[in-house]
Amino acid sequence: TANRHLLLPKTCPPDPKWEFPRERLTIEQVLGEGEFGRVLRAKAIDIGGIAGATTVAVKTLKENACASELADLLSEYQLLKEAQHPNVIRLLGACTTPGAPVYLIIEFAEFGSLRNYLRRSRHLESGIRSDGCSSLSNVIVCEAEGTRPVYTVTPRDILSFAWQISKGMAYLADIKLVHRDLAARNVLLAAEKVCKISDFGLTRDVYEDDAYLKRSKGRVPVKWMAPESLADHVYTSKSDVWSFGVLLWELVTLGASPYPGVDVHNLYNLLKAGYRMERPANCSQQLYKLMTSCWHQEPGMRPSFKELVNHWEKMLEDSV
Ligand code: ACK
Repeated sequence: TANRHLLLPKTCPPDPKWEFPRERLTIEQVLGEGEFGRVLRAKAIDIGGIAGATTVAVKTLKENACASELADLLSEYQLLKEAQHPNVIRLLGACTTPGAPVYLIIEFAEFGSLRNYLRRSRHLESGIRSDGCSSLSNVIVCEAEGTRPVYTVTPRDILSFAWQISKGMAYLADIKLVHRDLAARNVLLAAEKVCKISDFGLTRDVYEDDAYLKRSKGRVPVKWMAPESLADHVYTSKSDVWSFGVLLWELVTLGASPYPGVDVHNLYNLLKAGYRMERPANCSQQLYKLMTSCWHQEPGMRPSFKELVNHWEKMLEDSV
């Protein structure tokens, strides 16, 4: 049948610690779709130690997905089991029994992806103000039914997002996980504006010498990739730091697309020649300096996520 690939191979036994009975899950709506994946909103009964119904997100595959996408989803499942940090999306369970699609049940982030949140905030009257305050920052603006709520984004929010993402990434680096696809689209925003690093589909455990040699496959997030990843498929926590620099640029521009007008095929040569994105209009020199330090040609010269956490903490203290 068309979706036979979505079924789990019979050789993969369910993990009793995480297996969740399908009959306690009610799918409510589609939150979003990628090329091969789909994210659903659902209600789960008695999940993660919470009695009664909890709103959750369910990751699954589309009918056109094949074995390698299933492998990515299952690898994400394995990695999420290990990751426990307030700024990393939490796994709540999984449905992997044969004969039906694989579901990963993850915590629901009410504001959706950080990229979309930033872009929605642009349409609000009081966007970023130079004084850092926003009189409307506590006003919730609901768009049409079914869409997500929007708040304004203040300069302090930008610092807080950068700080939270750095903390989550420092944790992942600590447990030797390289994300490989860090971007604003892969960070979710939960209640209280808490950032959650998500989309571990491309993530790999680091083994042996720090670097992971990527198998040749699939679509690559070229504009977020470090030169050494583009040239040699080398991925380390330092290449994640490069991607974080691009994410910072996305934060400051409220979700703009990086390297506007640059053809991805020319990017590597431009970067090698020393070209970097210029300082966005509303970006402080201090922030731009941090951003460009993440884009050091030499991976070893880029800051670590731990160092970045310290920088954000200083800047947050100075901004009160
Ligand atoms: O910005 P969005 O509405 O939020 O569009 C994307 C879409 O699914 C495709 O990824 C949303 N999404 C993904 N994971 C979650 C989650 N855990 N909680 C809430 N929304 C999610 C995301």
